[in-house]
Amino acid sequence: MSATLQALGLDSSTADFLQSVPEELVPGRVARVDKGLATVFTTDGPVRASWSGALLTAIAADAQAGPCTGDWVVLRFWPDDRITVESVLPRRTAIVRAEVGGSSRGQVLASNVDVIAIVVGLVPEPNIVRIERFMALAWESGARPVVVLTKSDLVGDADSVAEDVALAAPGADVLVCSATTGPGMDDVRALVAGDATLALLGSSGAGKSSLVNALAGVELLDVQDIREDGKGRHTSVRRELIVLPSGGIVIDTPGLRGIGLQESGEGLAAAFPDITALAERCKFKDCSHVMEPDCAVRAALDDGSLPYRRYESWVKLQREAAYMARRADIRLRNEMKKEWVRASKSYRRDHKPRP
Ligand SMILES: Nc1nc2c(ncn2[C@@H]2O[C@H](COP(=O)(O)OP(=O)(O)OP(=O)(O)O)[C@@H](O)[C@H]2O)c(=O)[nH]1
Ligand SMILES: [Mg+2]
Ligand SMILES: [Zn+2]
Repeated sequence: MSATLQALGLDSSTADFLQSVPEELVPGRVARVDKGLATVFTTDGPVRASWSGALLTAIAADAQAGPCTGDWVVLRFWPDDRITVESVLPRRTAIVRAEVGGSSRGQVLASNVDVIAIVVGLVPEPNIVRIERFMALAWESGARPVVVLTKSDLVGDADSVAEDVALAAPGADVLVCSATTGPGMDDVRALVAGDATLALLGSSGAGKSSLVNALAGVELLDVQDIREDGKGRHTSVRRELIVLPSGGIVIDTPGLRGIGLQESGEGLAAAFPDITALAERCKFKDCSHVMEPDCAVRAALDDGSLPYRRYESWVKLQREAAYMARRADIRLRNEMKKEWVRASKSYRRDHKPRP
């Protein structure tokens, strides 16, 4: 596959940045990362590249500095035929998942994404709480979230489900489609108009890879075997960027089990604009919306304008974000301690008492 950088989704800020890159370096976009190598699409087709020394040093300090699917990078072609990623260009947007149980540093799932589609199958019945959680992750990325309800060929009342889902995803369009029979696919295709980059996120078996195949018009990706029923098995195993023959870029991802939220809580506020607005009207600035007087959130629960289910889901995600923030604090303290130990060791080395 060879294409212009525009067809790979080049935006104006990245294009500006590339102006200042030395001529011997070659720009490209990371399609996937596996076995310690990146597959990078360039205007001369795909190449496999390893990491430069400088990049390895950057990764040692911050795992997020490593190339991920969607990144713009510059490559160096060595006389001995090696190809290395010299650097990763600044990310315009990034989908970052807090690592469940791991370090408090997030894992970058995909970058430079314009639109995030939360893909949800209409069968089994959509889990609203899970959609709210995905929305918080999506809003945090800086990309525009939409919900794509797929497998509409399997249900009769897709539109009424779409209305319920829309209530759980304020500010996001909700599309209904079927990858198998085709209705609604034009609306999905419109998301990549103008060589935009669309990332598909969702549970395993939701139908993400099937959507990519339907958009591409060919069976590019493996999809789950129908007999396997989607129980605990992931068909797609890596994140992969695909340039559609008809234009536009789509990033397929493996089904997410844990959707850890980042500590900032910004995505959460954007996913729950209704509750965020109510909370601003509470009497106390640090209102916990549990027992304080003149609490606008409790009042909305009492008069029924705020569904209790939505409130509960918000409280739970809120606690989680607070927990992540504490973990990030601890990480920062530990890093400072390490730095201090290193500094004092070198001080002792340089100031050894003379024998
Ligand atoms: N009836 C119907 N079945 C669909 C549709 N889209 C996907 N499926 C089926 O749903 C199953 C899962 O689809 P996949 O595309 O593999 O799902 P996925 O989200 O990529 O799953 P992971 O790769 O595991 O994350 C497959 O058996 C598909 O054939 C649809 O629009 N209608
Ligand atoms: Mg898949
Ligand atoms: Zn309150």
